[in-house]
Amino acid sequence: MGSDFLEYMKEVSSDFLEAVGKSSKPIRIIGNIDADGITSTSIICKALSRRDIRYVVSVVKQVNSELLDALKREEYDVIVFADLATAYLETLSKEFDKDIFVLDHHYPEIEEKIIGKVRQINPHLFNVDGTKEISAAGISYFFAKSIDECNKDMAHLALVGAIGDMQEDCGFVGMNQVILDDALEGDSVEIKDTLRLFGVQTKPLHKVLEYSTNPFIPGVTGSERGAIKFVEEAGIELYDKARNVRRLVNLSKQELAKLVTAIEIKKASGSMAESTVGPVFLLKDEDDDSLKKDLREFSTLLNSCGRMGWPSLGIGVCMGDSSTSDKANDLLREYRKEMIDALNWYYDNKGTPKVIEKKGYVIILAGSNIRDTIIGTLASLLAKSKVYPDGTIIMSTAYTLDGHIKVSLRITDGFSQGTDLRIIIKDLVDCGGGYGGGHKLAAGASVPQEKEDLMIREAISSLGKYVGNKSVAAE
Ligand SMILES: [Mn+2]
Repeated sequence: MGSDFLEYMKEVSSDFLEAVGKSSKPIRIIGNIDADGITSTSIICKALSRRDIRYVVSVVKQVNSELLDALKREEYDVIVFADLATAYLETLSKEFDKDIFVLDHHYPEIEEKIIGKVRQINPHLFNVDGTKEISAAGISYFFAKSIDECNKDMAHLALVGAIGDMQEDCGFVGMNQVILDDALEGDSVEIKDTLRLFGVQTKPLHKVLEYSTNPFIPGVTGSERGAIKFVEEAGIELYDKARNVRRLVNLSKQELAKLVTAIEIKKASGSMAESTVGPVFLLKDEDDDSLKKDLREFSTLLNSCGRMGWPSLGIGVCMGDSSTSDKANDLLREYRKEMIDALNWYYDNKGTPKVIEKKGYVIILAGSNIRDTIIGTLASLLAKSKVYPDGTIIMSTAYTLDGHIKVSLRITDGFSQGTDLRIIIKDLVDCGGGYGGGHKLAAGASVPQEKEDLMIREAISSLGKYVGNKSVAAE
């Protein structure tokens, strides 16, 4: 599976080591700010450290002309991009006289693997699906493993990255499954079947429910009192005999079943997400109360580091720097609070002009009410929840500090086959200016704020047309 890709990876990694050998300067690494980008970057950094190769890292929200100008002025001979830059391959090959390695799984615009001094390391070129079967962290993992087999001990980080990009759906497929097998073989990860809620390992029972954004449980998420009431009404004791607050891991099988039923009832009443019960991936060496214990929580921890403006902290967490964990935990708490605030803002504004709901699509205009780095996550959560029918496109927008509007497009499950949200992004950018791109099922753009009215009109027309064509095709 993906054996051509792995074969190519070996070639590229030896090209990389050759380029490194020729340069007397540190290696320049540029990574994306989300969990997949942070794990990719960390894997590459650690692989280089292990060979005593020096490096300089930046983690960024996106590649743009300012970043490219800055990189051009730098002295470094070798640049590695992780989880971004696919859309800039031509610019990089034309304007840079450096050895550049682009490890990315965004859909390639150029079929070539080598463009001048630029190497494109992208699974799509080998018929490996970069939306479901491998993320940038997985690519970085196999790249690191080609450099040295000892890097196999970072398989769990590659899984954390894949989870961050929503490539885990009650298990892994394709090359991600190969990575999971590596992790199981290395005895670093174990799998348990249990409730797939945030904080299962670490938090008091009612806190797990209070902090649950996926699923979002109305009246429970974001409300401590609501969560306590929910637990009590489900007939489950909140405290043990010694008056300690109980955790999910302390529940008996029967109690767990009661809780699942209570949540399933909520699910029937409207707002519920993916499977409540399923596999949870746990790091064997982490303590039960560690936020790195559960790979899905680990991924959220990294996301919160990036989205709250502290990506380097996330790299510290991945590389096992224990001094970073307290601060990272604080950030996670803030992040979850903002996420809940964002969901509450959405529910409060549903049915107003700020949430435009049409047949087949929804447009959320959050303005300055939701942070631009969080708006995409909100769209993802809504796409995974049952708020809207299958196949509904969710477009969410929020202002950035630099005068743009961050646009995120997602689609709920179901008719996602054959969907390509980048078509809509292209319409928006063509009309409003700015830039955009992404994956078929998760795309985004950045449009100037003064073009907001124009963009909304274009969005309504483009989405309307797209949804119309799809339903015709489906008949
Ligand atoms: Mn990614």
